[in-house]
Amino acid sequence: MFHRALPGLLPLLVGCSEYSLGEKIQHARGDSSSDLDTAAHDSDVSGTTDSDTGVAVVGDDACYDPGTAYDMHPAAGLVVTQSNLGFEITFEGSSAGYTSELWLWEPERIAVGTGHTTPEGTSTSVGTFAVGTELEFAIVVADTGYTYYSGPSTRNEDGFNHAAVTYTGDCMWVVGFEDQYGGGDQDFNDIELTISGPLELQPVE
Ligand SMILES: [Ca+2]
Repeated sequence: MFHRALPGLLPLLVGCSEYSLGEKIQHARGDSSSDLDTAAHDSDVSGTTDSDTGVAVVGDDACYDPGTAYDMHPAAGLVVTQSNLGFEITFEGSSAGYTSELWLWEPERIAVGTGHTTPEGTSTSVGTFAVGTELEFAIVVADTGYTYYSGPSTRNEDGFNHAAVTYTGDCMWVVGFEDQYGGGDQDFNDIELTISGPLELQPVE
């Protein structure tokens, strides 16, 4: 599969070696997807045909398998699927009354942004991690002193889910948090980030 599609991918790969996070979601379907491996991305482009067979390839995605996906599942987490590629995390701002710090919490603690302070669109590059590593996020709410974690509700002191992960296509996800004790209104947009890279939503504990 890969070797047949490779000639078609080469023009995409040239000059596209870096993510442009500012362009994020709108443009992810074009350039940045070529950073991630597999010919699946070739098929992400509408109207792409296999260079040998001429057969249109549809419905393939390197980071999303409808058969095993756990979108919005309370026990789902973002898990690394390739050890040779890093990640881009972009702070998407806060609409909340509270002020929170947003962090990549595990396996490495990296500040993503602070609500009402960090400019929206501020990007952070994150290094590579071993396959199977969960990227766990957290918010530290300045107003209340609570810290809430992505993943299962059992991680949180109030027993509620505080983060939702939504796949937007082409190996990019939105991670949004609730910042109130007791889970708030559960729309998960009090403070948000996007992350792109070789990840997959999988069950985590
Ligand atoms: Ca909310």
